[in-house]
Amino acid sequence: MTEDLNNYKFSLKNDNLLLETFNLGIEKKQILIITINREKSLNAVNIDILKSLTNILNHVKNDSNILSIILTGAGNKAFIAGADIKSMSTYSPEEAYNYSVLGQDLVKLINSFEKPIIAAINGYALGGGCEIASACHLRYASENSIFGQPEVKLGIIAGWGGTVNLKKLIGLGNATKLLISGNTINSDEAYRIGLVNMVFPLQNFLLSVIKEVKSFCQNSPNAIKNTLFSINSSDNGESYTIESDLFRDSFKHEDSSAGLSAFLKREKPKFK
Ligand code: DAK
Repeated sequence: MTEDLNNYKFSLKNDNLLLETFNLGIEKKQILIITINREKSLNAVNIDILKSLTNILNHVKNDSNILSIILTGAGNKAFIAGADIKSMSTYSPEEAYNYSVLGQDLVKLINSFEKPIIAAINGYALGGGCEIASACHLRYASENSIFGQPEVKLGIIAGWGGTVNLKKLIGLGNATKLLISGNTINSDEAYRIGLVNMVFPLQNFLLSVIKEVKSFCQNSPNAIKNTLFSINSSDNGESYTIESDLFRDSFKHEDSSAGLSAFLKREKPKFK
């Protein structure tokens, strides 16, 4: 079935994303598969990826042949290991704020997208990676996946809707625990608390996800669109603003440079 994947023609400025389609066999209808392609950095998300993802989603928004989108990571170790700590460690508070807004615009675009976006989580989904997955409409995980919001260990706070979306998915208590402990959980626990919808073996993982997505692509695209709109109709704009203000504030505090640079030096951070 994966041999049915075809390249999707869309001009990207770099090869940070791989774009493929799976033909559904209904006229020209397809599923678009977007792969974040930074395997050596465990698919950590830099500014180019944020921009490319936003561009491609805006491009396919009105493409009636694309019925659904699967977002996954290259390799079999990580979906997205978070925001790119190497880039982030150089940010001023204002740059951190702008990066936050760019990421938040992306998660809001995913959240409000009129076609189902499915996170195919194939390994680490940490920090910004867990937040991007949480913004998707559904989450399918491979059994080796690891989830967490380790930002507090870096002296920063979640910046892409973690404090907004997680509590809707897994409830206030579970969300608070993940966000303030910085601890990770495995796929079984993620399934138990409702963070993921299904767990599949790593072998043929993408194939299993495609099979699932294919099944609901048989339903009315218009009814799905209206269902997603109705689900997402509550306004969370204010919460996002508070989150980016506080994210900027964390870059004014010395703990953020202590935490970010300690990660890069592979040392334990010393927080004030
Ligand atoms: N950023 C950059 N590089 C990363 C990375 C990351 N998040 N995670 C891993 N890498 C890189 C490593 O530096 C290493 O690169 P080299 O040293 O080989 O050049 C390579 O990927 C392989 O990683 P490891 O050697 O560490 O592999 P291990 O198997 O030993 O460990 C790990 C895997 C996932 C447990 C470990 O890499 C790890 O702890 N990674 C960091 C995970 C993390 O803390 N993620 C959260 C990042 S903070 C914001 C929006 C959102 C956020 C913040 C702001 N705004 C919009 C402003 C969110 C923040 C985050 O996501």
